Amino acid sequence: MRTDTSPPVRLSNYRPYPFVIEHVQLDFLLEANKTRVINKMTGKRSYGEHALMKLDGEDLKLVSIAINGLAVPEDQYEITEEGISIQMPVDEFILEIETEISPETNTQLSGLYMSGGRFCTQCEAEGFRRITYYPDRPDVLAPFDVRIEANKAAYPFLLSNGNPVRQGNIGTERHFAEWSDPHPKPSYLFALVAGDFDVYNDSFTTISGKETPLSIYVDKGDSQRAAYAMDALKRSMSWDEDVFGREYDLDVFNIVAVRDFNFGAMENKGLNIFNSAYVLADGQTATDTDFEAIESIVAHEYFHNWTGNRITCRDWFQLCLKEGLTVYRDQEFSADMRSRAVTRIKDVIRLRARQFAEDAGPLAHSVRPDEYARIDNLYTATVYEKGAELIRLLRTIIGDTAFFAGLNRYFDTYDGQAATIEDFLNSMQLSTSEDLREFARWYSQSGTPVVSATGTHDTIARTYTLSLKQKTEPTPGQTDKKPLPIALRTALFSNKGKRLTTKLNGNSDDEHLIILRDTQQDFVFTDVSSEPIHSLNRGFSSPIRLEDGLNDANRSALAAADNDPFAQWEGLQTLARNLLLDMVGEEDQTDRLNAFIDAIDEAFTAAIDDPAYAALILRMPTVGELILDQAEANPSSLHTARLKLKRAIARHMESSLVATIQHSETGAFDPSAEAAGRRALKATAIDLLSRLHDEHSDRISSSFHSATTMTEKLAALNALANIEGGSQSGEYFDAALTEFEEEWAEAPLVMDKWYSVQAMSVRQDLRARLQRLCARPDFDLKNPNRVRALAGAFAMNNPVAFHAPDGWGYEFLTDLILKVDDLNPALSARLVTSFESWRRFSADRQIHAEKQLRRLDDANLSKNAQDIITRALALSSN
Ligand code: B3K
Ligand code: ZN
Repeated sequence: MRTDTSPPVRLSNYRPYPFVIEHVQLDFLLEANKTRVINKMTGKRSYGEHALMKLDGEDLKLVSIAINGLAVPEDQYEITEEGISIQMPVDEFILEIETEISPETNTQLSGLYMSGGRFCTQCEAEGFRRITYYPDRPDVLAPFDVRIEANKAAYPFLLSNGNPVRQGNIGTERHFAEWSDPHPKPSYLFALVAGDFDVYNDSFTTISGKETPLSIYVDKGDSQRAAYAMDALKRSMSWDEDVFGREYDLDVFNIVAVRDFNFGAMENKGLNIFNSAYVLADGQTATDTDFEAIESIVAHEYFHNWTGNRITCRDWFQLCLKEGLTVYRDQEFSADMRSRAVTRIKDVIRLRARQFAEDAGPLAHSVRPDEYARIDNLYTATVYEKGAELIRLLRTIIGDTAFFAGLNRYFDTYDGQAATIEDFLNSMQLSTSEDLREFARWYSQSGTPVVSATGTHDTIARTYTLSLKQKTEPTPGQTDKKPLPIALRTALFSNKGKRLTTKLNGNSDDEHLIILRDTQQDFVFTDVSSEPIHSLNRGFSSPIRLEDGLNDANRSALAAADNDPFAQWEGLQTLARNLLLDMVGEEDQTDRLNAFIDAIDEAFTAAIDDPAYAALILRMPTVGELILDQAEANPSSLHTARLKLKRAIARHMESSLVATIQHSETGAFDPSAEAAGRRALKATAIDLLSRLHDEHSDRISSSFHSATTMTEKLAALNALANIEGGSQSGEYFDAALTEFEEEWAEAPLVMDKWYSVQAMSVRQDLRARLQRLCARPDFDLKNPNRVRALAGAFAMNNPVAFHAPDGWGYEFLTDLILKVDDLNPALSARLVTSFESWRRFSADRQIHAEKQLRRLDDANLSKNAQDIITRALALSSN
């Protein structure tokens, strides 16, 4: 076991930086194997008598160092593994440091690296220190001027943050460009790109009438595939003006797509850098899910311009300040662009799949933690998705007027500064009469609260008393949990399914907002003439797990009656979840199963005019979700139960599903939410029919061949991958894979899908198949998209194989992690998180998972991976 882990970084140790950097001038002489960086920092001592100026630095070769034009003697500075400490003899200084780096050999994809023969950067969170010595922390803000010099033929475009200043030739072979970013920014927002691209150009006129050129830089030949991203960008710019009153603030806005990127995209000021998977799309090569992701990620990065860039984080503990708020903003944008109900349902599915699982395991941490070992590992579903839920919850509690007043106050007060969660909440507090002190606890307390409800009707008093309890289970390092303010949008229905107008605290309405503040509280509704059925946490108003105390009959009645699509969907999901968990047991559930199918059929028929929603009605809870509700979970039996349920639905609705998959769209590809909804329904129908063994293989195979969009093609391919117990479909699957590969071998983003389909397949011989895939020349361990396409899809979306009883799935992933870690620690650490729920599984699986975790623990891996391994193995506190 590794013992040399460094002590964690603690919030309580925060101290401001003792120097101010007033201006940064960076000069780059770009060469793939030997780039020179000349960094001229103008600054002064800020407070105290600090003689030592500490700058962060990693993998840098120092060439020279001078203060106010004089070389610093060697005994006046010290280079360590973390950076450099310089004796600062003066109060005001121009500190000039020249370093050398090798972008070509930088496989970590952090700092300045090469992707597809181009230079690009990734600095958040601590990549800038891999470019030059600098106080690489978010509370040191400075305006940057950048000059880039490079070979002209190889790197015709030279880009950085801010506004273009000038460019020109140097002799015949080289050229330069200068950029100036007037907005003081922390180093994590620095960006540089150099290379050859095709450019998709457009412009946007801001609300104050400023025409702003917009450009998206993509691979040669790909510019038309950037059209949708550009459209999403313009809609985001306009939406942020309309809804949040935020205008763009530079002369230009650039986006660059790169192939090798550790995550989705990065909000560098004026120069967003994107994983090409989230820029490039057309109907032939991208699915509707890709289009949806592009729209939301383009919006997310753009929205960071205010929530993250103009106001940044004081330290990385405050990460949720920019991420939670920005995710909330992008979710609202998607809700306005698409269907609000469908967007909300998808947000909740994602929250449950990723954040609830994180909260329930050894990696649980609060939205604003007190300490961390490795900052890269703090970019989690809790910080992002739960962080967004907290913003939504705050808005629900204080109301729209106070919410927007508070936000405007926050923007006015902290513009150009590095802020904290307390600063944000103070701005909100000054705009509302609600006391937000208890709300702040949501940021420091980890774990998902469980709310349980019971109701009592008094016929004579005509009251309904709703008794609510909340409880949060202990999480690592946090055993003592306090009550949180939990907002529950609540409606009461008659047993005939009519929404009742009742009184609560003197207000008469057909929906009330309850705020549960204590561990246990009663809420008394009056004017309730007959025994009602309660519908709680409507719209998922709080990120909790609900034990609603209802029986199946009540839930079915609600699902049939509710006019709120989210509540209806949630009711059906709860019915499905409970049924599936019971189907794993011995007892016969045939009657319940039949009743459930009738409920689904009825809801589906009523929803048919909204195909995106109808598709969600037919979606059944995943094995990953069910695991959270089962002690000693057995993924195979959960999968079998799920398959049985889906098979029964498919049999019951067979003819209408067949009709659905026979529908084809005509005309040009339409990426709208409506058209995507129709395709989603078709995909759901194909998936269900594929559960009837080989019965519909012919139909599914011909659907693959006749598909005109990638969404339909992939739906059919996935269905063929999932048919269990059919030999015909096996042949179809292999033939389809071959055809797909022949068509798309030169399109890496499409081939990623080809890898994923196979990694998620339930066909026999999967282990051998995966090994063959890993041995292919195009399986590039340096490309995170490719690694995730295989390993991520396998570990996250193939629970039966990943959790195989003999442990091969765990072993396969571990082998891969061991290979990736040396090249890319951020990626390997992310793969290790696939083990996060290991203690929830049956004993045999735990033995295999622990064996592989111990193997990783013994392997002396990167600090990032080690952090996750250590936490995963730690004895849980609950
Ligand atoms: N801020 C970046 C994420 C950076 C991740 C660094 N490990 C993208 C985003 O959230 O918008
Ligand atoms: Zn973000």
